[in-house]
Amino acid sequence: MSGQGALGVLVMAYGTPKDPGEIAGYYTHIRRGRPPTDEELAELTARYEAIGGVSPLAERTEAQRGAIAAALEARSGRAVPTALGQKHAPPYVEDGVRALATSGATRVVGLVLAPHYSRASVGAYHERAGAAARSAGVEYLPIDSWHLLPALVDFLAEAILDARRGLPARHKVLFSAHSLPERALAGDPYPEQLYETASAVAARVGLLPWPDWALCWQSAGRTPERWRGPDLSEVIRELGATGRAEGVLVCPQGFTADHLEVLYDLDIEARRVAENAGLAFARTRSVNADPAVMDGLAELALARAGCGGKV
Ligand code: FEC
Repeated sequence: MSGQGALGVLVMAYGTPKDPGEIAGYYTHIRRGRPPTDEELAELTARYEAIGGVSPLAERTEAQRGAIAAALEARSGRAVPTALGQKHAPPYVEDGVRALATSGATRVVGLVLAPHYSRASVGAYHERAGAAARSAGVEYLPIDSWHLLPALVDFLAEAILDARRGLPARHKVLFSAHSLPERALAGDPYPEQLYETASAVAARVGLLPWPDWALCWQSAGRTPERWRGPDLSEVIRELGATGRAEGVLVCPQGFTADHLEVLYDLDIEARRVAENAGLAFARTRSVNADPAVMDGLAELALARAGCGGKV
């Protein structure tokens, strides 16, 4: 152990209802305690039903945590305690911090399984984890972003090369990420980081900006305020209408796992929009527990703790 104190790694993710009976409570948590209307609840429940009743996110997140723990051990030569901390489902971020403190950690690295920083998303995880760490008397070391992690760029480039094989030659790559309200994005690094990842991946694959690829936004909330666009569906419709492409390849670079926003919003909804627009559709595979990306994250966590591979 380094002289700086015992290390723990808090792996954070969005969380999902474990069964349909938990959807109402989960939705209420996302809405900061405001229960959804019956209509909103029915609409969300139908989306979960369309992907098989439950999201695979819980399973994927646990596999990611396990792979990061294994990589931490392989790199440092000893087991490093890890804990899961979720935003909207148990175990919550605060539970994860407490579990690490109880296991003897005095310094906790916070890693969110979303590569791009925005105050409203990744910043909110760190705020909660930091407050829990202060209460537990442990030091908190947040990782803000990892959008240019070499293993991530390699993974996305490979995934694009594989997925485009099934598409007509005249197709466009649409890098998508979760939209946020414009008011949350003033002075926020999120759009720029998304552009940087997409540019790095596109350069690796040999794509040219605009004729070959573009940035899009997905899954915007159904609220009256303005959300960042262009919306993925609009871009797909426009491509179909102008005939500038015969297919689209969606790369959901803002997410790291298979879940509702990928399996429903892209594989069902965006695919339907593309088919109606007369375009072929494909989507790149998700990172999930890819060993190279999980190892890159373990390396980053050790570097954040100043351990350089030694714990
Ligand atoms: O598979 C699953 O069960 C969970 C999938 C899931 C992920 C996810 C990731 C992000 N979200 C982000 C922002 C927002 C904002 C709102 C919002 C609302 C929802 C709702 C569901 C949902 N999100 Fe989510 N998100 C996932 C699921 N999200 C369900 C509620 C119904 C709906 O609008 O579809 C609006 C909140 C509000 O009303 O106040 C904003 C961002 C991410 C990516 C970063 C991360 O993973 O943390 C940003 C996965």
